[in-house]
Amino acid sequence: MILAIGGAGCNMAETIMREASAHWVREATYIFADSDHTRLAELAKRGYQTISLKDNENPCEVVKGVEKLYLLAGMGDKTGSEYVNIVADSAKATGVQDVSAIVTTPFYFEGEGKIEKAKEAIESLNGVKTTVLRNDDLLEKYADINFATAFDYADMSVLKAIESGEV
Ligand SMILES: Nc1nc2c(ncn2[C@@H]2O[C@H](COP(=O)(O)OP(=O)(O)OP(=O)(O)O)[C@@H](O)[C@H]2O)c(=O)[nH]1
Ligand SMILES: [Mg+2]
Repeated sequence: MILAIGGAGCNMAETIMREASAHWVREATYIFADSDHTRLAELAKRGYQTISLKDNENPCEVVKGVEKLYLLAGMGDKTGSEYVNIVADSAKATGVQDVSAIVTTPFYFEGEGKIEKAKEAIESLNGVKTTVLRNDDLLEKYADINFATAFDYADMSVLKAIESGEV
């Protein structure tokens, strides 16, 4: 199961289900969690299963019995940064053995504030199996990256990590 948290997590999940080449990734169960009700309503309209983190809707119910859970979130703002470890802990408490968080750090051009917030959020994730993907690494890797395409590349880096089987 792939559980997306916050704006970035949900965008990553949509890209991943569309672009995945591995069958198991395309066919996985996707859950979209956010504290933004407008966003959740849009996602629900598209047929996705959603969880309102703001209303304390409990992710435990949907993760019950899941063998492997991937949590996706972008660090640096509120929802993803604050909820990823809460959701991880509650999934583990529900009995999910294998919980893996895949998180990104902000691009340098997003500013010091977000970078600092991301750092703190990642530190708070100790105890959760976490893969940190540094968005800035993408700038060194891909010459054609620009403001408009940067997050597409970031989404794809998360997909690559999942399909690699190493996370
Ligand atoms: N891969 C990817 N990363 C994104 C995207 N949008 C934003 N990000 C990154 O994720 C970080 C967090 O942004 P969001 O996920 O939008 O924030 P949020 O967790 O929803 O937090 P709030 O909206 O403040 O509650 C940003 O600083 C960006 O680095 C996206 O579409 N794809
Ligand atoms: Mg948001």
